[in-house]
Amino acid sequence: MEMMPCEQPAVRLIGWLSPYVHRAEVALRLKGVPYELLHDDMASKSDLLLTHNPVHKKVPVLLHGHRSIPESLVIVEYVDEAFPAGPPLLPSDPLARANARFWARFLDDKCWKALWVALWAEPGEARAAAAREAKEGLALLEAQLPEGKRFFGGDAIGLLDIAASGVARWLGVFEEMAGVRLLTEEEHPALCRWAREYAADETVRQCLPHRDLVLAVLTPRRGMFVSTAKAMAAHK
Ligand SMILES: N[C@@H](CCC(=O)N[C@@H](CS)C(=O)NCC(=O)O)C(=O)O
Repeated sequence: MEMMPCEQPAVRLIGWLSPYVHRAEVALRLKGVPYELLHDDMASKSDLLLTHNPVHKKVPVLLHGHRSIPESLVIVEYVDEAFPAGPPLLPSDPLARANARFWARFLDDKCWKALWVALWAEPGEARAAAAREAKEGLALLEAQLPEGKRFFGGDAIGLLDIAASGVARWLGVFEEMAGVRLLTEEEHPALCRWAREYAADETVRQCLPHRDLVLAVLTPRRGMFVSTAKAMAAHK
């Protein structure tokens, strides 16, 4: 009997030009998983997005055959486990895994919130306090870079590098748009070096949007950033 080749379920990613979508894309590329990017226009969310992420209605969403997986960090871990053939994205040591997860969550739950208010709030005490908190957060992140290593995960890109990719590309664009400096060579030399290393990586470059493109796409959204920062500062 003739052997039929095993059919692999299709891998598709609903996304657009977003740091969260980049996380999912880079995880797939590092694992060597071919995928199709389905662009979703955030102005009018597609039925596909609303069906597969009814809770948050946000990109990215990974479609793996009939399964759908929302949330960028959840996707990164899913990709790591579902495609074990590629290089591991999480360390094998339980404590190192726990640390990578802790700092990845710190970035989203704490550091980016402070960065956002520091970037977009009206000048004043709330913005100054957020800038101090954001800089402290970046310093804490910098302290996680292992001595003599290129990446948070050692010599290969791992979960925390992927989680921090927004710092490597999008933060500089936001800073330029807002006219605010938060990540500086003087205060965060190792993190700046890491950002350059990350952006220069061969696999990352295949899916990291050019800063000019990010700037062009995000500039018209400035007003929305200002209003979300206002709401965040008010709920602090
Ligand atoms: N926690 C989510 C955040 C995703 C997210 O904020 N996605 C944005 C794109 S940058 C989005 O879809 N925004 C649409 C909206 O907020 O309605 C993740 O990590 O995936």
